[in-house]
Amino acid sequence: MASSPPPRRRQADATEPKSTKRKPTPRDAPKPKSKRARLTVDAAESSQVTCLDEYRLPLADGDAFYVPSIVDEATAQQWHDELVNLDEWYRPTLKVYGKDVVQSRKIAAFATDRSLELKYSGHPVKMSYDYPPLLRKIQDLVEARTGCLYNHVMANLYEDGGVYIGKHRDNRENRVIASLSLGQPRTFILTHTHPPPALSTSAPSDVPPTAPPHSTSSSSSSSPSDPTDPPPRPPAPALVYTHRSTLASGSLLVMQGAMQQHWKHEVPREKRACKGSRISLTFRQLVF
Ligand SMILES: O=C(O)CCC(=O)C(=O)O
Repeated sequence: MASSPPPRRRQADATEPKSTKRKPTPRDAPKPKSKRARLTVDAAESSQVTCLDEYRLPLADGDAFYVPSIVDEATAQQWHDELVNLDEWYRPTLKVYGKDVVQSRKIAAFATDRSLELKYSGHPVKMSYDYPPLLRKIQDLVEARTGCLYNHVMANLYEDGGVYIGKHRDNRENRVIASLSLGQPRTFILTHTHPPPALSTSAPSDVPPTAPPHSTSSSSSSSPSDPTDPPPRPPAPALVYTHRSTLASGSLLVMQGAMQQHWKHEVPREKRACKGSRISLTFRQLVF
């Protein structure tokens, strides 16, 4: 494989975990050399989700899917209630305008590869390399459902509607992010970073997207349909530049391709409407 240029440095973002290479110290036990994330990869090195086309969101320049339920609500709640007791949860410290600030949202990070290390807003992420059995079982399910393997999972704990994640994008080294929601449903907003000024439009996912005026179908109003005709194809949905939806408990949201390049995402604060606790498990195929 051809050697790749180092990744371009980008401005730190408090909500954006950064891959990093830790300097070895003489006292470190022998450990595989840590690897650093990079943007240039062979196509064969990363796979993409190809089996969820019926769940595709109608986003301009974006490859994202929303599966309303990969596990029933009772099981999703049971998984939430078990995972909320993990020892690995902690509140990371963020650098905000040069000051250390403790984040309200707890996180827990796991990796399948001991050489994978990350930085989160300038601080090393406390990475665990031993998966709790339930998390491994859930990852197996997500891998089977999406046809992709993941080497990292970042879990987020939103203890109530006051806990949120601001508008951000993740590193592009995250080739696929498959996010399983457990517990309290929460609003999720996707925003294109460069919408065309005149064309910006949005479609809530709860409402079927409107068909473009030129959409075709095999039947037309002027000719009666022939019973031997194939059934009309559903019209192609209009592409949108913002998208607001509710992530249900047990649902899976997948982002891949150019999503982190052209779109930002957020789970806004909903103090009044959301009293319950939610966990998101963001399974990541991180190229490094
Ligand atoms: O909790 C979620 O659904 C979103 C999490 C997120 O945006 C992230 O981990 O980057």
